Amino acid sequence: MSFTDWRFGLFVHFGLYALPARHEWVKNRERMTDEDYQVYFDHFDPDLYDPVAWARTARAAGMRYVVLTTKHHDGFCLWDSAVTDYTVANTPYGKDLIGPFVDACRAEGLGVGFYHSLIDWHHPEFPIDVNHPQRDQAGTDDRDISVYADYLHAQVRELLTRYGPIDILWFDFSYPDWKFDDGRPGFGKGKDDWRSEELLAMVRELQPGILVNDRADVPGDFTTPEQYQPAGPMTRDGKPVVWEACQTLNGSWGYDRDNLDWKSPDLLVRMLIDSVSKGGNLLLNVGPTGRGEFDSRAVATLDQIGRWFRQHERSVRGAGPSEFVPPTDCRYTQRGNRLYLHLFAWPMQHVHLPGLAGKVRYAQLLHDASEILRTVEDPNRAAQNTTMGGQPEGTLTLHLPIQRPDV
Ligand code: JFZ
Repeated sequence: MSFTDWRFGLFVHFGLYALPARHEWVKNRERMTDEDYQVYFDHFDPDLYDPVAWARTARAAGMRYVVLTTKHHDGFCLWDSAVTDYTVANTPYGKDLIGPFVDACRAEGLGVGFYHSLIDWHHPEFPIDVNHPQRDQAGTDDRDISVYADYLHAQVRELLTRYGPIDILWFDFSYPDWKFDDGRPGFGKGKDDWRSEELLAMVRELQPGILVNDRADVPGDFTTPEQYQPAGPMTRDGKPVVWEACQTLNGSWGYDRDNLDWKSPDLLVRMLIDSVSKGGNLLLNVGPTGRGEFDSRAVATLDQIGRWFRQHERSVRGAGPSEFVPPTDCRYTQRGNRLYLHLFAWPMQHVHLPGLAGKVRYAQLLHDASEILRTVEDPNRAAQNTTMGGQPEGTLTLHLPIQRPDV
């Protein structure tokens, strides 16, 4: 099964920012210095970290792959890197988090992905820019990006040689043209700074089967709309491209204790269906707590999604877009000759499907396999038909119960 068949994955943002528990950009938002931020390093001890539990939770929710932050913008490394001391191995926790994660995913039959930040707010040779916590000093340092790029390449090499085959590499992110709000130059960074072509060549050599996203400012294997659902199938130069929407549970990627902006399981299921109906994947994020586990609100949401998934999996996994155009508030997904109609709003008894008359041999509700009765209006008699009000030729009408059955 390949990436586009998986359709649904788990994103995990885990790092020092789980401790302040107020968004993964906290160091930047609050303009913290390395010294300010050090307290989280000194207290990082996720004693309840259990990647087997993470993997089982993902699997039960219907996900088929997991992408974990090996390093986020704060520069903190979740593995024992040889090229820096700023790693989990030197915190109270004292050991590698990535190896056990990879093993747990493999054991559950899940694809493994590494998110890796190109941005680094800790490395001493990362030139201060518009996206940096100390951005007031942008352009005033004499830092050498090539020293940082060497470091970046060395770390990616470690990640891709220590843990066996890796399915996905998720770089984040490039901003070559960004300026300050008042128009001053932002000292943004792109492919020449990361030496992206050389980096990608190394990645391909080390992991020929890996899929890489396109946030290193060079073309990749898939594109990653963030916190929005594209209006239709995504294309480049008129050709369809592989894509994966990434969405949060509550607007924050890192654990954000006081955030109350939780999306409902129903909305998240609709986002998943929407992605699949447009040929994309959904990567849904959890930010584990500082103790290393998913908080109860995230678990409850994933559990609800899993309940839906158990009965509706075949409309998503291995499915994709349909050539047919759905009516308002509906999506179609298709898998071989099976067409799935997803109703985002329960209709008033009837749902009219243009173009489907004569094309449907049998119809049923997916969750309980109960038959759906269907009719086709005779267009010559449509004017007399007081039930349907006249539908365009070729319209198939489904007859549904007044009340939505419990699913
Ligand atoms: C990035 C990160 O900054 C964020 O913390 C999280 O990891 C997310 C998945 O990725 O967020 C971005 C990246 C790029 C843009 C916006 C947010 N962008 O190009 O507009």
